Amino acid sequence: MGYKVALVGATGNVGREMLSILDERKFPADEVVALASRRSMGVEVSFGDKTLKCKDLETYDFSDIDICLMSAGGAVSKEWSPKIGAAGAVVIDNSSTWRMDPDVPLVVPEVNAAAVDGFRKKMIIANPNCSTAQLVVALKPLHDKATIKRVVVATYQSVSGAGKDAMDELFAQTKAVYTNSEIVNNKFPKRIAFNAIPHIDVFMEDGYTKEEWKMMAETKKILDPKIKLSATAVRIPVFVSHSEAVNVEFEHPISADEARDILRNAPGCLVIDKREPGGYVTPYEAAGEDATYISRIREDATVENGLAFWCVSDNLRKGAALNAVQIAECLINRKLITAKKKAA
Ligand code: 11C
Repeated sequence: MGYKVALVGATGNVGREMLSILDERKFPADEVVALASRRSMGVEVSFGDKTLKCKDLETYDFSDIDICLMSAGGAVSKEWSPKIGAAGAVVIDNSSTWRMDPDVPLVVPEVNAAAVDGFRKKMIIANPNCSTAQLVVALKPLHDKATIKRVVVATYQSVSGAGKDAMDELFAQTKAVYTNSEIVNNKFPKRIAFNAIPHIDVFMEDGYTKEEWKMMAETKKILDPKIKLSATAVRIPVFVSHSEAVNVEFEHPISADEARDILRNAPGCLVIDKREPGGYVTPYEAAGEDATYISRIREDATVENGLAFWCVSDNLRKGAALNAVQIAECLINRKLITAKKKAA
């Protein structure tokens, strides 16, 4: 007997990706229930060769759900995750609501799988921000080898991170440029087509944006509170995959060759690093893939024990849906949950 899985926010970018990933990875679910807000009730979503009709979150009885994948935004998660947890399901939440709660594990399985063990306090496990997930996958094996002191990272983030409306806005604006029509921006504060916007999420008092703050705070929680991190988050006109230019200062020496070998053998990482035109990975190639791709690995001689690299990953997959499903797999592999139906 397998697990009964609920998916809240099944019609969104990440929700749909979660369904694909559950199917691709043959997640041991006997039943997957798609849930959404009342206005999306009845909307059909694909799950393998099946079609699921979205049920109403408000009236759903969670008592026989084992795992709930939550991808419906912060407000819905704030209200519903505790209620679903109280009904005995483990909630794996993709919003930022619970990430910094000390009673909620924040997990990237390649980095801190054992942290899932602490899920029982709130019955919630948080999925990190997409730009953090790929970063810590790349940093962890290097940290184990040479101890990271400081990271400076600039992101090049795709519009899918801001939702389906943002993807539509990039498409419409690009078309408008070619047809010489009016360019309308609702989702982004400036035109995104053929542009780059150094602003993601709200501004904080110190001048950083919340996206940049999340990368700093989440990296500390997942990997090591001693790591100092400064980020500049930039939105670019790419539909899927976030890219990051990363500069790391280590406690101990590490050469580019050593780093390349370490990353080649690290879980979740794929190194494509030929020092020639095209010998690196771009967001277009990473879209639809699971790995965190690492390229352009080189020593940075401007600081002691410095290293620079480029890293790219599909923000909807490793940055969200895939990581959430991997967390669910971790719960099962670590024998932390049993299917309620089997237990009955
Ligand atoms: C973006 N990284 O690309 C954001 C989306 O905290 O989960 C994910 C926001 C979050 O706009």
